[in-house]
Amino acid sequence: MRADSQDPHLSALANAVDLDDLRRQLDPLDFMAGWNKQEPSLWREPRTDFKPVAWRWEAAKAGLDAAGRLIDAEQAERRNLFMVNPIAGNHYATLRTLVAAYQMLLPGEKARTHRHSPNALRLVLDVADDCYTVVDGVRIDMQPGDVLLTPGMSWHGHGNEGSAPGYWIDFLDVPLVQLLEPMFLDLWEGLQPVADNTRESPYVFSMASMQAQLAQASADEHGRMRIRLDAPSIPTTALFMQTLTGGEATTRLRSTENQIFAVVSGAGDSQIGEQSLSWSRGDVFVAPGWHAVQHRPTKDALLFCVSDLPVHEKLGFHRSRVEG
Ligand code: GTQ
Ligand code: FE2
Repeated sequence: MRADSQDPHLSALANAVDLDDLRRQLDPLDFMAGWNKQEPSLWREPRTDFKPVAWRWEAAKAGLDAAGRLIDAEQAERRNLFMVNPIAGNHYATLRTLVAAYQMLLPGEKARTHRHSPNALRLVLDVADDCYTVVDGVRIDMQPGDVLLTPGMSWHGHGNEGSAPGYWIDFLDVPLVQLLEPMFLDLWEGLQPVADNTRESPYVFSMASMQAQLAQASADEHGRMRIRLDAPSIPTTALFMQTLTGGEATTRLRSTENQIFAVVSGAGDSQIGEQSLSWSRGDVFVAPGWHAVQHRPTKDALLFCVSDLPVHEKLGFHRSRVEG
């Protein structure tokens, strides 16, 4: 066997006459010299292309109602409107790790059961009776204000046997799973049979139970009246419910986490980095990592927050600071 040094290609490489020659020879070998790098790979502080933006529930509802006339749930698989952050090259994600969507199910419709490795959860907006989700064979009837979990790889489908359309907001860590690539999906034929029907579940957080917990809560280190939902079944995602008092601005806080806010009730505006966003019930707005966040409610409000904080914490990347 010939020694490597006798390979003419290697010999030419080792004897490159100048940096241009070296670069030309490294290129087909899929090597890039660090000194030729066009863009930095490190920077002093977090920076992101993702923008602080808001999506209006009024517009989403109008769009879903139109979709309700134009496509049935079976054809659509899920009748949902993803909230796509308007940055170049992005066609899906709401923030780097998370996606949110408004979803609607008409009376008599079923959204067939499936399961996937991404974790999902829903915040229920408007439902009448008999609109439900089925998680691992357990039927959970939806009520306005509910937070309902469907942990990764749990079977889930939705049904509406009531008299009015059901509307809710989905949150998923799909963009994180796409980034790390452990994506799995299984489809069920139709809706999984219901073995049990109960709201007594670690996957159900009712408005009443969250209100009760908030009533007992004291302000955190930053003066926030905020509870964290106990949701160990979705390890990538932290869920918070926060009460805001009309006229009282919150402390401006910066954190590496990516945060999606959904307005359960009330109205106001928020300063996210340089951007001012106004909001009212049902609206969704986002704070990409390291943007200073300050809420300025114009009336008493309830704000739901979905954050990738646990990912940052587990990996040792989390940092936060108060902005003056
Ligand atoms: O309801 O299972 O908005 O899998 C996006 C993906 C909803 C769901 C979405 C999903 C679902
Ligand atoms: Fe799903």
